[in-house]
Amino acid sequence: MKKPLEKWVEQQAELTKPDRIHWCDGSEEEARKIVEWGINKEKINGTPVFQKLNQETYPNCFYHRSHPTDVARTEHLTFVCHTNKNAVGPNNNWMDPAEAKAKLTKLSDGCMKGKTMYVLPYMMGHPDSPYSKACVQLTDISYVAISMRIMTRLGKHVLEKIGDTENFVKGLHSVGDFDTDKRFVMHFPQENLVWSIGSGYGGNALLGKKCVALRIASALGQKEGWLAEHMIIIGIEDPKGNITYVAAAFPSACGKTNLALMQPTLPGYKVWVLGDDIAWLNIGPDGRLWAINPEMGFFGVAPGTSLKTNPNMIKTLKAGRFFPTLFTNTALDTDKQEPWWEGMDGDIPRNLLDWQGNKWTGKPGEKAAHPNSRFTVSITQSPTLSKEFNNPKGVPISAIIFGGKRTRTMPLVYESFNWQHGVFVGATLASETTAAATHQIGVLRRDPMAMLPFCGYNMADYFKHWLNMGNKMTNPPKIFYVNWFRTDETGKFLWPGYGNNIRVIKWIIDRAAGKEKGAVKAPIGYLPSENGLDMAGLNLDEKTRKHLFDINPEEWAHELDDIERFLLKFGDKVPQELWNELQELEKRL
Ligand code: OXD
Ligand code: MN
Repeated sequence: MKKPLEKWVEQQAELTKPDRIHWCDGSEEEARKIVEWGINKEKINGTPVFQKLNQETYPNCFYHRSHPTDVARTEHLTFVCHTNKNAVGPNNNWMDPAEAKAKLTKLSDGCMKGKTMYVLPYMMGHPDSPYSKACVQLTDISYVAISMRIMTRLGKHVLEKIGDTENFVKGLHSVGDFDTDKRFVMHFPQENLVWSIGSGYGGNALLGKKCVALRIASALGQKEGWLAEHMIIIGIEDPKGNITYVAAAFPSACGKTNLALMQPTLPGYKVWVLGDDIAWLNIGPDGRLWAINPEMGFFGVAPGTSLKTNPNMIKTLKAGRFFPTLFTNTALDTDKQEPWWEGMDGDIPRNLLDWQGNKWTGKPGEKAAHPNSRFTVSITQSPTLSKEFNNPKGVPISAIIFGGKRTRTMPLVYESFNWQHGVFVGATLASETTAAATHQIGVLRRDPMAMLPFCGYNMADYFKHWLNMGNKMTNPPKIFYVNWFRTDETGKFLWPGYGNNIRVIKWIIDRAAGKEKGAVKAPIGYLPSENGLDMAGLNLDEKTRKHLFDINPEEWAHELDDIERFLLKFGDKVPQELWNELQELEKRL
């Protein structure tokens, strides 16, 4: 008798018709072979899937250029397919599952002809964790197979775990012919299935990440009583050696990865990384919230990463211990055979190919690296990896932080009054948009809990689920808001950011530990008091320090209107608690 997994793979192969099927064992030897195939056999748009980088300066590093139309998540082509449209909500594109499958079946018929089907068994989370999930992805490109090896716990041990059960999340992926008209990322939460065609881009194609660990997992979390969140997880060690664990949500490309790998400027403080993108949060037996990072790697935005902004990431990228590290759609220094991007340390190389492989002429306004060019690297290479990273229980979370890119209105930091108010703060999170998804840049977009593109069910139900989680915890984390991006009248950032963000984090962990001093009650929440936040040595003038915490009535009136308009989009499903919070906030202001 065939096992359910074998049967499923066979059925998908009958549809997609690959020339051969390769079951990945996850070994390094195998990864080296697959990279070789990517160098010598597979091509995208005429370019080999992988090119070897300078193995002395970038050990075990390889370069990948995507199809030029395939550089970011395509939210307009991403669907949640459920028999009940209302369960999916206005935050998702909806399609009836039968219709979606008919469409995808047609597109997938023979889509792997002439290619290899890679079978990727992987775990999201530590195999021994009660919170982890076994998954299998099928794909037809070496880039995705190799990226999944970096980003997840991939290997044949997962096959043993699945055994003859049907207890695994399924993912069928093909790059098809990269035709944007035939590109879809479809989720079927009722059968734990993701089906993606036409794109090789991380968020569309590395199905363990956004598709499984957020969209499918959030729906599972609603059913099973936990949360799948777009959050980093860090441990902050104080000068006495105490470590406080914090989870923080920011919309895409707002500096999450920089914060996760922060090198703090305050003496005696250390920041340990557990995750830079996704957290699964479960209520532990002690009534606290416990976090695991289901992933194993970083898929980070390259431009802007430098020794100044993120020295630990530069070290991570060059460590060379795990095979391999990938650079996608950066520019290429052809003299040194090294990746290059805007914001990198040092001079602009003399001979540079841009991300599309054309000779870089340095025309003003044109970027050599794609703004959403990425690195894919194992978290195990990080010099600041937390010793708790592989703890199957995860870590207990003392504070949740929400933040966005707001050039006005929002103060540097504030603390919510309680869980319900904190859920309101998260639910009304907004950010000025960036390049991680294909939409207009620089527009204010409400992005509740930074989950708008990733919540696999109706966001109004998701708000309710957050409120319910609070009721179930005897010792919930405190909820905070931060904004590193406020600017002055000339557009200059008021706050130095990066390693100095530890000053804000210190205030947060002190407050989470119950420190009363250093805060004042304001209409929007608790703000740092006059000397509550350590700004010693920053040389910020009085005006700047005031502006950082200014609550401008006009800007807030506008904010409240915008929040109301946004919540109304979710109709009568919005929990009354959130309307109450809005009303209370209006009164206080
Ligand atoms: C990501 C994203 O790639 O949020 O992490 O887009
Ligand atoms: Mn993300």
